[in-house]
This record gives sequence, structure tokens and C-alpha cells, in this order.
Amino acid sequence: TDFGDYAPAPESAAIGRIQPRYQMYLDGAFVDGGGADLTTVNPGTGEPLATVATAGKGDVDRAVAAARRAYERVWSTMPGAERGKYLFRIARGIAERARELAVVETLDNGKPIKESRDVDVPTASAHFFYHAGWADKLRHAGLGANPTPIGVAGQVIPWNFPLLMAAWKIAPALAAGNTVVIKPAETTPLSILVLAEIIADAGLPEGVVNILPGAGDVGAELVTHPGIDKVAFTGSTAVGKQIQSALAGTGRRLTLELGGKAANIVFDDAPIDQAVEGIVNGIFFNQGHVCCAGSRLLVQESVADEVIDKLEDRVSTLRLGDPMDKNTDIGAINSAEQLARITELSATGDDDGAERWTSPCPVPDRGFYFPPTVFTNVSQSMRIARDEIFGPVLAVQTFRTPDEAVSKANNTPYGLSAGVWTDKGSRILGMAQAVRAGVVWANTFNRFDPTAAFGGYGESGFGREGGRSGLAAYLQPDAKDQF
Ligand code: TXE
Repeated sequence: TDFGDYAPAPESAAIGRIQPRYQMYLDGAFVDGGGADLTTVNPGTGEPLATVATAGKGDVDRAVAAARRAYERVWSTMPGAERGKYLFRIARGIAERARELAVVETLDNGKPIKESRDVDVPTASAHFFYHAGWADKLRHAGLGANPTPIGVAGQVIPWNFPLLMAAWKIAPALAAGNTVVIKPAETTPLSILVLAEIIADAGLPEGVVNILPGAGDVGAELVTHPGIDKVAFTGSTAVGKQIQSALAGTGRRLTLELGGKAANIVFDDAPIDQAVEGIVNGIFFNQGHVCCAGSRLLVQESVADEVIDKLEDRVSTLRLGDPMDKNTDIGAINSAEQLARITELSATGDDDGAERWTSPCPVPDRGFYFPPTVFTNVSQSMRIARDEIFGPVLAVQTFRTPDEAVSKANNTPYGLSAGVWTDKGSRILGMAQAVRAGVVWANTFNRFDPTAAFGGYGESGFGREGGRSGLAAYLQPDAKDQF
């Protein structure tokens, strides 16, 4: 593989190197699984990157049993301050291997290297640092005088932020004293397997974290396994619904972080240039593979032409291409399947009579790429205004009054995030109340911080990740302390 500017220095040849084959991480050991190896592809080129062992018959049983042993014998009874030390070590391990992780993430996922380097990897490390701090302070979290862990967590994560989603899931579970069996997405298993090495090097007791690569069938087996006490899933709304119905009546704790169709709402008193940057970040960050992406622009009629002109000018300057190039703004679509889904869904915009604008940027002739696209003349009934496209495609609608903005923003079964751009503080507060979304950003977008709770309303799922509420998702409140 050509690592470009990220080529390993001769004295540290191992840095950034992709192994030809990766194993699962089960009960503290790197082992083969009973499933057929999967081949992960570099979306930037479309070429195979590495093969990965996957879980097969009996592996979920083995991993859940290992997690149960670790839970009962070591992890749930260990003093919080001790657990915290392991989390600090993992956080430091991520920081120490940041360059390698960024390269692995970009090669496996297709996101621009500057995003892996500046967002995904540091934020993953920050999640472990933040939760390390909670481990010995659980009784001060306002969740009861002596909150206890839930048990063994079964976790399934998607491909859009592979390392970061692993950190979002593993760090709070461990801080609260739970053990984990986690399944990465089939197209992006590599960075979490590098994290497994960091976890092993941190000396985490065996069985506390188990990582089982595989496809949806492994995920389904994991979340329905009778040995699992708590399920955390991030992925499509369709699969989230299946999981919720499969678990109905089991009493198992469940959190779901699903799709979204966020409105980015620009009022006529907004700082327009800043708003344009926020619109670009909202929908083109990570190729739009973001559950909270600002995929619907709602712009006040009086400034709509100005905003759209400035937006198209700005988007024309974005560089699309080789994810490993430090100057790339928009990288590759994660898989051929996702590229086909984006192509198909955006074609419904043409069929429904919306007006398509495509960035004039050159598109590489190999790998999976989709140029930034903006649809205007969009009406509420069109699929491009309703369905999650999960790609670099923006649907623009206009509004006249704040009430109309609220009603359009809320006209969706989803409710994960929204953005408000205005000069008026009172309007920000009003919109934050009126828009049904778990996260409302004001004069910014796509800001993630481990101290802030993230999660949705409606078909975007339930439960929160990050902050004190995220921690609560991994604790049984103290029965003696309820009021
Ligand atoms: O999702 P899946 P896909 C949305 C986005 C995207 C669409 C499809 O709109 O276009 O979903 O993506 C595992 N039981 N999001 O098909 O299938 C699967 O192996 C348990 C939004 O990739 O939901 C992977 O690890 N697990 C989203 C994970 O679920 C199952 C992020 C997600 O894959 C399973 C991803 C099953 N029955 C997609 N079937 C977000 N919220 O950010 C699959 N999986």
C-alpha cells in the first residue's frame, strides 16, 4: 500500500502498516474464529486491504462466557480507581499510536486522513480519558449512592466512525464496571483490532473486552444471546427496530442510536458566511456518513438565494479524492453498496422534479466516490427530503416564519440533531425547545464532546451516549436511593 505522506519512517517501519490478516480478540487472546475470513476493501481504491477472521459457531457463546467470568471474578468488584487506571492507559495508548490509527482508519473507511487525525482518533482517546475520570466517582454521578454495573454488554457498531464508535461504547461500559462483547461493522473491522492491541498492552484483565468481527448474523446472535444483560446498538433504523422487537419482553436494557434527517435551519439574521461553513461541515463532513448530518437545509426565503450561491461557490472549492492525501476534504464512500444506495436515492430527487447541482470537482476513476450534491426546489413529500441518504447530498427547502421552520424541521420520524443559525439568543432558546431533536447546535454543527449527551428522539432511537446520561445507560440505579 502507498502511504503517501504518511509513509512509515524507516526507523519505525511498523507504524501505519496494515497487516495482511487480523484475528478476533477473545478472552485476552488473538484467535481465529469459526466463520469464513472476510476481506476488507480500501474504499479509496476499491482494492482489497486485509483479511479478517470472523466469529462462527460457538464464538459468541465463548465470548459471552469470557465476559461473564471477567465480570464476576475481576471487573465488577475491582475498586473504581483501579478500573480508571486501565481506562487512562487505553486513552494514552490511543494517543501514542494516533498516527497509525489514523492511517488504518482512513485506509479501511475512506474518510480523509485529516479527519481521522484531527477528529476520530483524538476524540476516541478523549472518551477514554473522560470515562477514566468517572470510574471512581460513580457515587457522585447523581444516580444513587451506590450504583452498580449492569453486567455483560453486547454492543454492535457501524462503519462511519469505526474507532470512535468503539470508544463511545467500550469506555462508559468499562468505567461503570461492565464487561463487553462488541462487533464492528463488516466493512471496517481494522481500527478496533488495533485498539485490541492497545487494550492488551494496557494489561486489561482477559475477557473484559472481546471483539468479534462478522456480519449482521453475528450481531443478531450477540444481541439476542441470553447471557447479555445490556445491548447497545448504533446502525440503521431498520436493524434497530428488529433488535427492539427481538428483545421485547426480555427485560434486557437497550439503547439504540439510529438514523437521522437533521434540519440545519438558517434565519435571515444569521452570520451568513459562518452559516455556509456550518452547512458544508454539516453535510459534507465524513462524506455525509453521519447519523446527525445536516442533510436538510431549511433557509429563510429572504436570504435563500444568497445562501445557495455562496454555498455552491464554497462547495466548488472542496477537494474530493485520495483519502490519504492531507489536502483532501471529501474522501471515499465506504463501500460499493453504500455508493449504490446514495446514487439510487439521489436519483429519486431528479425523478421527483428537484433541481440537482453537482460540484464540478474531478472524481477519481477508481475507488468509491460521490461528488458533493445539492438539491433545490425540494418539497416535503420527496424521498430526498425524508429518507436518510447517508452521503454527501443536501436537500434545500425554504421557509418564511419561525413556525414554518419548526414545522418543517419536525416533519420527520427521526429526531437526532438540528442546527440553528441566528443572531438572536432568544430564538436559539426557542428553537432548542421547539425542534424535536436530541441535540440542537446553535451557530455550529457536528460538535462532539465526551461530556455532552448524544442521542435521539423517535426513530433515531433512545438512550444517550456521553456525559452523565451516557454513564447511566451502563448502571443499575441504587435501589435504596430511589425517589
Ligand atoms: O446498516 P446496518 P448498513 C444507516 C444509513 C445507511 C443504512 C444502511 O442510512 O445507509 O443505515 O447501512 C450490524 N442484528 N446507518 O446496512 O445493517 C452490521 O453488521 C444485529 C446509520 O451498514 O444497520 C453493522 O455492524 N446487528 C447509522 C451494524 O449493524 C446487525 C450507521 C450497522 O449495520 C444486524 C450505519 C442484525 N440483524 C448505517 N444486521 C448511524 N446511526 O450512524 C446488521 N447488523
